[in-house]
Amino acid sequence: MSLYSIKMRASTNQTHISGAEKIIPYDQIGPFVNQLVQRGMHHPKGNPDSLNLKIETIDERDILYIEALPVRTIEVGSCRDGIEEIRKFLLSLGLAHPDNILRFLSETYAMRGAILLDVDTLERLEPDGKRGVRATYMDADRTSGGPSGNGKDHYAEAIVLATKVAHAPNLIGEICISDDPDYVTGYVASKTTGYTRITKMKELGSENGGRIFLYRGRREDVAKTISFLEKQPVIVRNIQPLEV
Ligand code: PML
Ligand code: MG
Ligand code: MG
Ligand code: MG
Repeated sequence: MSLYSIKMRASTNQTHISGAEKIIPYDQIGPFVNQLVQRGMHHPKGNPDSLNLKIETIDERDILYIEALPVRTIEVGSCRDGIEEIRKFLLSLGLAHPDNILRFLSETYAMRGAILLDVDTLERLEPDGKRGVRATYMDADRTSGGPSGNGKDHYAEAIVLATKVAHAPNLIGEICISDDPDYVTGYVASKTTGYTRITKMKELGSENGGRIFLYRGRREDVAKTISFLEKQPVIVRNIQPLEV
């Protein structure tokens, strides 16, 4: 059987404003196209002047089904404390000099994709440093519970992405700060630590967000990692609902 990947990307003056994607059956293309277009046309960063939609079939046999990472939330009072939590996460991964890695955060702000950082050599490994690498072809399994909100649900989308990234070959962790000015919760994630939400990573109103994927491995294997992130279709099961 075939499923369909739908992707929406909205921009103004060729600057990315928002994007979203789904993997769905044929008979749901209409409603989801509608939902993604609505979403792309109304965004806190402003209305876009261009919107792209891409619809492609995916062979169901190619899909990898993965259990969602376990989730916890750390409440912090300030972004300073938020950044301190990222430091602790990096230390827990065995990275003895977290500041060497945190320094790269500001380089992600203008990028649409993530930095792929070799944690041992501190080299950036993206083939296109302006774009970065992007995790794509992924969605939540809509039959196993979890969040199913219609509009933009930062958590629901991020847990899908983070679960996929955590399972990519040679990635030992991820750091994410939202680039949405009205969203200050970010996360750190890895297969070993799960998905840890941190409630304040930046000041409200700031668009300074981005992602760093932490790579540890041989240079010859970078292409495998990027190919998994950018091509392997993944559906994430049993996403934990957020406690309220
Ligand atoms: C984004 O804006 O794309 C990143 C969202 C991070 C979500 C963190 C969370 O609430 O769990
Ligand atoms: Mg996003
Ligand atoms: Mg960005
Ligand atoms: Mg965003």
